Amino acid sequence: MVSENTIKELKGIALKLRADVLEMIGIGVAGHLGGSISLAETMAVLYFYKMKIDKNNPRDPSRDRLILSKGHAALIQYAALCEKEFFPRSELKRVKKLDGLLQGHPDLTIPGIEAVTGSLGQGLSIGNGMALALRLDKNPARVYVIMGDGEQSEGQLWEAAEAAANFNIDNLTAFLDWNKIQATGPTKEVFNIPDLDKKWSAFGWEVITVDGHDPAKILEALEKAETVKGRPALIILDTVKGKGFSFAEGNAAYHNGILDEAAYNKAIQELETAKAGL
Ligand SMILES: Cc1ncc(C[n+]2csc(CCOP(=O)(O)OP(=O)(O)O)c2C)c(N)n1
Repeated sequence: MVSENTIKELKGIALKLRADVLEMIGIGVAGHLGGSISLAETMAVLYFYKMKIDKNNPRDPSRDRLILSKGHAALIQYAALCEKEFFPRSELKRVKKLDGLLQGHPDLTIPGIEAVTGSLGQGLSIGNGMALALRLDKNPARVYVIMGDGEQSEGQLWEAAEAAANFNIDNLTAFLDWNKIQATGPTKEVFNIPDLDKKWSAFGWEVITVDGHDPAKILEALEKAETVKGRPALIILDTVKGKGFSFAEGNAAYHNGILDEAAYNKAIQELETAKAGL
């Protein structure tokens, strides 16, 4: 059982990650806000509690691997890696600049990044390969893959889902960020895939659905996923796109939108209020 203090700490880290994302996007430039911050609690739990990683040895063979299949949400992963000191904070100001380290989608030049992603649908295939290689090497490290709900319309992803079940991959945990909005509107309207939980179950996966903004529930789900043997596990994160900034919540305009000064300041103020309420 994780202590209340730890959970409070993780909630605080999630707020810090949101603040970093805000800093990276800044005012007047488009950035993937909504789908990044719907993952703040999950990233806090993975990077600050669960995963075994070492900033001094990012390629340590015994490290856990995290693949952000919905690569456009890179800012939240950059925030976590920055807070873990994988690269200097000054890089946050140079996101998407030609001479910067941090580009719009994850790249292997960035310490702590495990796969080039951004073309949706590929992350689970990559994760399967890593998980199988670890198994062959008798390496106990785990692989985590994070997908989006809009991303579920990619065919390759379902091929990978079948393959993971076929190969009894149980050293991989996948997440589905079920924030219900994709790039241009509600996922239901753009490309409706009902009963995602039942579909993944039918593909042979153990499926656990949790409140994706509750670190305690995410942790519990992760621990349960680890007990599943002989087949893969999926954690469906019931989330709100843009969670934490009222104007962005459930609003497709902030999938890759621009913040004006008023919105930016409101976001800062809402973060302060949330921090004070912890
Ligand atoms: C193969 C491919 N097709 C289209 C896109 C363009 N695209 C970028 S983000 C996005 C929507 C993704 O929605 P979702 O998976 O729900 O992400 P989230 O809402 O969590 O950010 C699309 C279609 C892409 N990156 N890759």
